[in-house]
Amino acid sequence: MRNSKRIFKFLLWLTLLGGIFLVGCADDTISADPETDVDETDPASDTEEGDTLATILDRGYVIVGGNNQLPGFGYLNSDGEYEGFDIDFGKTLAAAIFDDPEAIEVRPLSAQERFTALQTGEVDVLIRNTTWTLDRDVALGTNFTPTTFYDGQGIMVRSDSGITSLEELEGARIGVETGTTTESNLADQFRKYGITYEQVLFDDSDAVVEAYESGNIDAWTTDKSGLVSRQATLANPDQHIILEENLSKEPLGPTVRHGDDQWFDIVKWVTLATIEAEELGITSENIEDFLGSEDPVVRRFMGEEGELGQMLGIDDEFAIRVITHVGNYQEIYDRNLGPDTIFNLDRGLNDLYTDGGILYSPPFR
Ligand SMILES: N[C@@H](CCC(=O)N[C@@H](CS)C(=O)NCC(=O)O)C(=O)O
Repeated sequence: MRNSKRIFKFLLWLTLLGGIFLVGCADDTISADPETDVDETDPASDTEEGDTLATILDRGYVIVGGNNQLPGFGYLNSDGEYEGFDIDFGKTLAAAIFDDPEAIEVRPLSAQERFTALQTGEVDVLIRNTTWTLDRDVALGTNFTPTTFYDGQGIMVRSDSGITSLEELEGARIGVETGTTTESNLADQFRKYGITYEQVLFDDSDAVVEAYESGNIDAWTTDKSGLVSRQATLANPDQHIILEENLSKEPLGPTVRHGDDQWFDIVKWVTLATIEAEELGITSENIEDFLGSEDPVVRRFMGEEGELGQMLGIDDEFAIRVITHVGNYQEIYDRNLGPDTIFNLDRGLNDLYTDGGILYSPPFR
């Protein structure tokens, strides 16, 4: 039996017992034997090659597990529509498959719910500030597609605290979401540097931010993208700073369940198409100029040569659809996080490898 199947059965078994899920915001280690009593009848754990695309085509839209608490990445805008960097990557899939970026339904998921929703087939893909770790990749039965946002865990403090480094947090009360790797990373780093601190646990990020704003804690920690996102919505954003230090590596990207390599490949190559387009200088604005190009690399990317889309089970023009409707990586980044947004987030590692970052697409051939 596949691992994903075993894990799903185990989670189901826990639920039936009225137990709590052991998947947390990040610390989702399965702490008991996944071989434990399993239910052989659940269909959702039997995802097979090709199932996901067939289901999506039949349904007519893609179901994306997302976030609704993270401005810039995934949130409901004032028109009641989901918007953000992660949401746009969901739209790239709808564009590639249906030539319609709006053919998605976003299901907002808490940190605790997200992996179960993926395993049970409630969502086709999880695109929600989710970190790629070995434990999740293997024991939770998920496959991580290319990282769309290289992040690291950070700490926010009030500027008037005078604190500028980890060492100066000695004795501080630090807020963190319960059951997360955020929590374990914090413990790891402070142990490494011999800093003592008081950990204050919260159930969700709204509660942490509330406690921080009201002065009940001295600092709070999560992915730096999360800190930047929430800082922008604080009453006085410039009265807070994010410390330079990174407590961890947090590569965030779309995730699919084990068992359907075709779908894994589709999500992988649709995501990569945004990066390849940026490398080739193709944008939603200028894509028509590249039609009929004599460059074989461009021709293959645009589906004018070869059968790359067909190999994936989708249209050969999938990359054209993605770039036309949603844009290349830079357009997606700038629209949601760039200089014209309240976040004005430097691309850093998320720049192309040719511009000092680490983004790089394998060849489209
Ligand atoms: N990248 C980390 C953290 C992701 C995460 O879920 N962050 C929390 C803050 S720790 C969040 O987005 N919370 C919003 C919510 O509670 O809905 C992970 O994959 O575990």
